[in-house]
Amino acid sequence: MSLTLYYHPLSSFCQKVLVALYENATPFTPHLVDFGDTASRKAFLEIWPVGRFPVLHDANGDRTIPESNIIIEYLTEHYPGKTQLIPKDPDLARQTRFRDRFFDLYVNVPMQKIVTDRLRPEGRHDPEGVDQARALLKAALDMIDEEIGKHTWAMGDSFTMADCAAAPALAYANRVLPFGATHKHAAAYLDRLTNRPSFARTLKEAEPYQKNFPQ
Ligand SMILES: N[C@@H](CCC(=O)N[C@@H](CS)C(=O)NCC(=O)O)C(=O)O
Repeated sequence: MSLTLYYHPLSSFCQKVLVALYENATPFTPHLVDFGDTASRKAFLEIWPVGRFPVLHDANGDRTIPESNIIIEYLTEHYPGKTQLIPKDPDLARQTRFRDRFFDLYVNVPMQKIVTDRLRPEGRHDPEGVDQARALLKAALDMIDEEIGKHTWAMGDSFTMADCAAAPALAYANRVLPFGATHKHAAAYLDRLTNRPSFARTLKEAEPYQKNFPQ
């Protein structure tokens, strides 16, 4: 098996890549990185000094690939499967990349800001930053709700990289800013994502770690 994924089951960006791998039953070796463990953290920083996961390593060519969307690009190119995560048509591919960016930057990142603020010590919180994150997340949810009512998946009938990005981002967003009562179409989309076997498996594998999620 040539692929190794450096990851943590609870991390939203890692879950995005797990969904992509499970969609196509791509064989890989999972390597759990524990930031709370000095040796694990140090070993990971040697691979990727930025210190953010997921990172994929392909022994075939000795390539190290960081960034969730770049990893999915790489998998699509080198390890394709039944789910075409990035459409072959250039216009559809661009729209897929745009929607992937949208879910990453305007749902996942503000969600992360709200969650990580809870981990800060007393006196070191950033209430203004959290307010801005909540406003951005709300604006993004309004846009998603408007759009997703017309389709099954982010790009229409086909499940793509944009849905890999959407699944963990919306699932965690729903925990920090519950939107079931206010954004019905987005909530129905999250239901469809949660029932997709690739994401259902990802969520199941994260369960033992959920006790570490800051409330
Ligand atoms: N742009 C990156 C974001 C990765 C990211 O933010 N990962 C988080 C976990 S979800 C992380 O590694 N956080 C650890 C830290 O900031 O110390 C991607 O798409 O992969």
